Amino acid sequence: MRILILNGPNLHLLGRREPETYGRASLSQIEEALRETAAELGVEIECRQSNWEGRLVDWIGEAPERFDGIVFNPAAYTHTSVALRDAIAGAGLPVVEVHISNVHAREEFRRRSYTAAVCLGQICGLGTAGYDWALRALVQHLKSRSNREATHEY
Ligand code: CA2
Repeated sequence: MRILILNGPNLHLLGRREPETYGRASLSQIEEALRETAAELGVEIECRQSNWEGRLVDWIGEAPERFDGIVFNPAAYTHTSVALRDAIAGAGLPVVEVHISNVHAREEFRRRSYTAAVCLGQICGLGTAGYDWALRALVQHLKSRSNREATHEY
């Protein structure tokens, strides 16, 4: 089982600024912790970050060729991007949306997510640990789905 870990704009700055909102861990530290969780769960992960909406759209579109699911923090594009929503819906892979901060407790514009409705689920407000929960939830979903398919239970 292969999972794509995708991070959107400015998340490469994690750990360098706004620690009160986003914590002190860098993106590399978060990715390292996810590699440990992946090893524990017996799955493979690949981690990517881009500030470019079109690149994220391309990666999501290509993902079904190589991945079984996506853990995705679309960052600011969450609140603006119909293109990312359409890419997720079109890919047909289960996606767990992650936000480090509690977007519902911040500015009004952060409460709307264009992407959440086409995702399997959303985790927000649990800090950078949210990525770990998201990976575990996604893997559990994929494993139980493949068990159901193997036993023809629907
Ligand atoms: O809470 C989250 O994970 C967000 O997706 C982070 C986005 C924000 O636009 C969303 O509303 C919620 C912002 C990512 C920017 O990350 C930075 C990290 C350090 C310093 C500056 C920006």
